[in-house]
Amino acid sequence: MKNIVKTLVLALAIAGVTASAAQAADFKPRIIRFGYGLADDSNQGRAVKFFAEDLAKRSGGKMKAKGFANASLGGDVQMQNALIGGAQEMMVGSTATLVGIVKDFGVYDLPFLFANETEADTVLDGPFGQKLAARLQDKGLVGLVYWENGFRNLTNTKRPITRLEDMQGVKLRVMQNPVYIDMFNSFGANAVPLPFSELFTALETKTVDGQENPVNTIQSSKFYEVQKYLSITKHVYSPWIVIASKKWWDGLNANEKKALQESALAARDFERKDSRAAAVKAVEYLKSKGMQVSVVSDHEVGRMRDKAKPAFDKFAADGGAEVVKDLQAELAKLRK
Ligand code: TK8
Repeated sequence: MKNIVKTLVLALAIAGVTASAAQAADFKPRIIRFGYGLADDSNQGRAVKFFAEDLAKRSGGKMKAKGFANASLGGDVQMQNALIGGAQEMMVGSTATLVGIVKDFGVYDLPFLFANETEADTVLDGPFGQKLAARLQDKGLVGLVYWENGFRNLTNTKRPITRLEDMQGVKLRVMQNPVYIDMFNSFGANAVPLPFSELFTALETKTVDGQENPVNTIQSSKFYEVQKYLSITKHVYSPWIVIASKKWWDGLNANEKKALQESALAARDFERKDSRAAAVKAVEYLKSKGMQVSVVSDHEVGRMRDKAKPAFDKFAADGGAEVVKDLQAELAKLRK
């Protein structure tokens, strides 16, 4: 008798699975709060808009992503926590601010690591980038895809920075990430970690003299209004990552997950193209707004690279040795 009950239960369970698989073809009405730090007319905002439109198409209008620009749902770290707790569904932000959750994400911030966008794309989209993103799962986050923030450059109000020595004593806002703090302190600057959402005001009130971000962000966040000098240093290639709340994600059916993944990928391709096209025009725009632009010579970049070596080594010594080794092996393969 007991066995019959067991068989029955099993049969019912199988029937249940089949039924839910059939239902999976449907999309449920979903509102997705998608937060980000930059303005809605930034490259980040344009990509979130693309994502929302693409997802609506794929889900017959059922999945509605609503973008929240300007850190209106909170800065990167605050949003990460909201995602973990299930209070927010999605966000895009710098990988750099994930180091409080998975320390190895600091590997992307090591100075002068990627030589160009192709290297970055290949590593991020390949097994290395996927493996690192997958490590967010245990922490309550689903890393969907990498978008481009871009190569970072320096701005400040004190003086044109063309040599390492020019950074001496410059109070510089950096992201909340020890690699940046160590890097800029080793350059002789005075690194001040602050959330991006507080940056404009910090520059305006001269709490800090400068900051570092890709030219697209310097444009879309109107830093040219409060910064005089731009130095093209390209010291770090900075990725963005699109993440979802695991709590929320686990409640989606297979079709919904698939649509989200596909839209995130389509938006990635759109975003990289769009960001790269915008970056080409941004420097001229910033000049037209009165910024004085210096291109830092290869020789000086070489000196910065040497100077930053201790920051690089410290990251490895503080538990990052393996992830550094893996990433360098990937790069070596690409450069062969
Ligand atoms: C936007 C940030 C920004 C980053 C920074 O949320 O904080 O400087 O470059 O793009 O992620």
